[in-house]
Amino acid sequence: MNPSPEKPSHRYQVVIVGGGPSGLLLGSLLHGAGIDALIVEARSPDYVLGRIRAGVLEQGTVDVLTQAGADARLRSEGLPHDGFALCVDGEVLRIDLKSLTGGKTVTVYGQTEVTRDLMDQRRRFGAASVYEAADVAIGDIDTPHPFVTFVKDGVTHRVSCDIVVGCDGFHGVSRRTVADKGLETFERTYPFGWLGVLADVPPCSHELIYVAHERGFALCSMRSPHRSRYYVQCDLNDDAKNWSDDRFWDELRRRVGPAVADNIVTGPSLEKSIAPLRSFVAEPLRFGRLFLVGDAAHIVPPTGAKGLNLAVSDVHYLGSALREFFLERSSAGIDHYSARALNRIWKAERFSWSMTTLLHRFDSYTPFEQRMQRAEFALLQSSQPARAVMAENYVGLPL
Ligand code: RFL
Ligand code: PHB
Repeated sequence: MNPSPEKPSHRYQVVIVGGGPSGLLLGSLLHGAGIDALIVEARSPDYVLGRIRAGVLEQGTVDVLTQAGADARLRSEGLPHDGFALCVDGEVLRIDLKSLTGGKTVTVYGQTEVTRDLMDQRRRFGAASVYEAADVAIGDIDTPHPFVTFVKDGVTHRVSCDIVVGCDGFHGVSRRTVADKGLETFERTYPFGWLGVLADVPPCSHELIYVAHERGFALCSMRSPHRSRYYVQCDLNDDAKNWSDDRFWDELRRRVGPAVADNIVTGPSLEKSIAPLRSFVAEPLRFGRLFLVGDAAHIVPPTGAKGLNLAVSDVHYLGSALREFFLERSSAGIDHYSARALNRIWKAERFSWSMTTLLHRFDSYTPFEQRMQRAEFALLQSSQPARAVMAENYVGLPL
């Protein structure tokens, strides 16, 4: 359903900018609470579904998707994982998530599938979404009646509302809108990227394997018993076009060592791309009537599998705050959203940074820093409490 071109001034309680997983999930929770929200997305649905990203869902993320009623396929097709392996210079250490956390696990289910489930649900609800919206802009956020403008099929629309939520990712317009309004940013970029390959071949192991090797990091992951997702650390300025499938499989096999390499089934890549690694946080997350959520507000390097999960916890906090605002006429929740979300965000930033630092090859590292990396792994090998801290963070800190 699109806002009618004849009624460009249509009004909603909430306008959500961005129809990725954050925007769609928030839209679903608001719909469930009877709050009228429009999603304005710059791209087409196929483009949004074509981005291959996250694969690991925390239990808390599954719970929020359940609350949204978008968990049916996730329950039948998601793969519960009780642990994962760390393989450092050929030595393997299993992190037994379940026993180290008193029974908590994660679920392997692709972000693409989460997004598809939420899109299908939104369509069934008949809730309003505008795809391929150009020139999206946000105004009057310091008043009780902000607005969002965009161009759709050559027609300019102006939608007024009570609340605007920026779910438009790292490169979106929302954070830019408040760049000169006291927004503070904290950033670390890493001098390498991840080259990812998706292939319809069975995974080499029933659990994820995170590999630290002198040639660089590698990750063996999956989407299903028939679809694998692999990554190798690569040069930041490299181009996926430089990597034939054969070159990728050869490099992966060298890094994972002979035992795992023997189990790698190769096949043509369905997707191959390079992602940069970055840690980034913007503060605060509220500017008048505009709220920042998910990748619009923060980025983590993918090593800890936290990005999507963090976006979902933001949505959970903001969803309940907006229910209080609209249904109970209380501003307490929206007043606390920024501090509440940032408290969890910084802990996930710390974990993602520490996993990245532990497992990657840093060309600039001095011999002292290399010894620190080794000592960190040795501590994990010898100390159950150290493994418990890693497991507690990996399964997700409480919402
Ligand atoms: P998204 O997914 O970037 O969606 C933002 C949406 O906003 C749209 N948009 C606009 N719309 C309107 N107007 C504008 N001006 C707009 N500008 C942009 C975009 O088209 C898009 O549809 O952000 P969102 O919803 O906050 O979701 C965040 C997650 O996508 C992200 O954190 C995760 O993918 C990160 N991530 C992982 N997270 C995990 O929790 N577990 C993982 O295992 C995991 N693995 C990964 C990852 C990210 C990766 N890459 C490629 C960065 C693995 C990789 C390789
Ligand atoms: C993935 O399957 O895409 C994936 C899994 C774990 C990570 C990052 C990415 O830490």
